[in-house]
Amino acid sequence: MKDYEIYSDLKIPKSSSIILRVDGRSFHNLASKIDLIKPYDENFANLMADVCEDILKEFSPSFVYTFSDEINILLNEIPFNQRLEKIDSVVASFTSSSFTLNYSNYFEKPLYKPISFDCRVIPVNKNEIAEYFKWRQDEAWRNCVNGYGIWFLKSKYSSKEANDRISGLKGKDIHEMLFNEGINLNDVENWKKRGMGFYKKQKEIAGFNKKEMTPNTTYRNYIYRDLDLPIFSDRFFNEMDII
Ligand SMILES: Nc1nc2c(ncn2[C@@H]2O[C@H](COP(=O)(O)OP(=O)(O)O)[C@@H](O)[C@H]2O)c(=O)[nH]1
Ligand SMILES: [Mg+2]
Repeated sequence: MKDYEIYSDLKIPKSSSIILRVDGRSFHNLASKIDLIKPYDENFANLMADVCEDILKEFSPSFVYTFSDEINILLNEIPFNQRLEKIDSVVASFTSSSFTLNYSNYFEKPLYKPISFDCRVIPVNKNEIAEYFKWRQDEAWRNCVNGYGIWFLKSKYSSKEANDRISGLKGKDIHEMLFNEGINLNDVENWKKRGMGFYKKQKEIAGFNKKEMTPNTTYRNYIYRDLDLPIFSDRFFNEMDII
């Protein structure tokens, strides 16, 4: 019967880095069932940030990036002997468990049913990493513009009319419509426009060497939660020593 496990040998090529993208399944329904605030629910964002930190501690990726219900995980080394089924299933289930464990720190309403995330593997060359994350960041920005746009239109019109109106508008038009109504998207917090990043940084610890009676400095890694990301570029990834 072992022969029937035809996918278990499916392996990711060793040469590449990989990005894992996990995405909440039917989180549109979850959002309405647990009354998430529109367009951005800070409790939900903080919960997703805690999940990202759990992922960072468990799998030691060099970078984790999230917005909305998706999380992107950059691994420069491929875990689980490169086995695709293993990586997809373990990372998706770990994410779901972390979300469920951390959930009650932010919400009183119990989860109405088990939640889940899917996971996909994207092999990338080193020189494509910044481009990938910029692509996701552009999506975060589109999501922000549309989110504020539909939230504003629904405050004035029926749901159907709001949806009809927004589908005829380009990003630039939504920006302008909001601006004319006193909502300047440029003033919105950076994490809503550009997402949140998680990576390790080094902290300087001032100490004292008792034997030699001299001051000494040691360094400790800590997880940095970056809520003020720049627009992604090769420079960001090089300077942060991520790639
Ligand atoms: N109200 C609210 N909903 C959110 C928030 N973040 C994510 N969502 C919901 O999560 C969905 C994520 O999009 P997508 O993955 O395409 O939809 P899914 O297939 O239903 O998971 C969005 O459409 C929103 O409905 C938030 O901060 N507030
Ligand atoms: Mg989703």
